[in-house]
Amino acid sequence: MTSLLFQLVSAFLLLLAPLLTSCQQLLQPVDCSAIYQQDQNKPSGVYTIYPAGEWSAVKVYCDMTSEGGRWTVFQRRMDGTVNFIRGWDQYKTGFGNPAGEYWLGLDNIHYLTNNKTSELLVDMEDFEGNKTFARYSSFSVGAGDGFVLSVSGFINGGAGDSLSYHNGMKFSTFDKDQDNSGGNCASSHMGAFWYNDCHKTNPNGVYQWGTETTLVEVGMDWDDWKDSHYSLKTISMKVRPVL
Ligand SMILES: [Ca+2]
Repeated sequence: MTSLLFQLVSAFLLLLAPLLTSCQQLLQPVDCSAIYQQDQNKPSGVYTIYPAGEWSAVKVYCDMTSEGGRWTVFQRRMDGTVNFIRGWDQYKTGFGNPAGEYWLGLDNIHYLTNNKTSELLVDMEDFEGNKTFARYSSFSVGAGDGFVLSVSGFINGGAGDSLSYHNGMKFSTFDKDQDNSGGNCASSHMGAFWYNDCHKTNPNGVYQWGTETTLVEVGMDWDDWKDSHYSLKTISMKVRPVL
């Protein structure tokens, strides 16, 4: 009798499992794409996502409009209010304010792009009111201490391709040099990025107001649009799974 009851309960739980999984997606969305799919009228804004299961809650900005929406923003600069000159631990775990400037953290960017195909959108704006973007049809960040960048499939939105140069690089901060330079790119360019030898874009560089005059090549540049001496007004990097 006990055995029969046990079998009945087991069968019931098995039937329930897919339902529980979809409930979990509803209550604990893994990214902004999952939030969008629940309700396509949700506006852009700050939401809580769970990139690595139920204990991984983190607040992010969701872009629900650009290029079809569903984007989880993992990097955003807009006004220079947050200090981005930080060391490895901070870039690993994340910092800043999801309603404003922030970096989501390498661990979370890895979780968001692990075991699925994701695409990348990089939006940017200059101080003259011009806006442009670059898209990449494949984007992921590896695990471990390297957090190797894999990016390919460039789609030009007008900005040109300043990111492919960084493909295959490990992430570097001033206190963890993993770049291809004999020097320390993060120190000399006052940022943190997948530096090669050293960069064609420096989105985590110093917030400046347009053309760099005194300190050069330390600003938030995207060389193929402006040049390496122009620090952008805004830049943001966002990811979504390919459906
Ligand atoms: Ca080096």
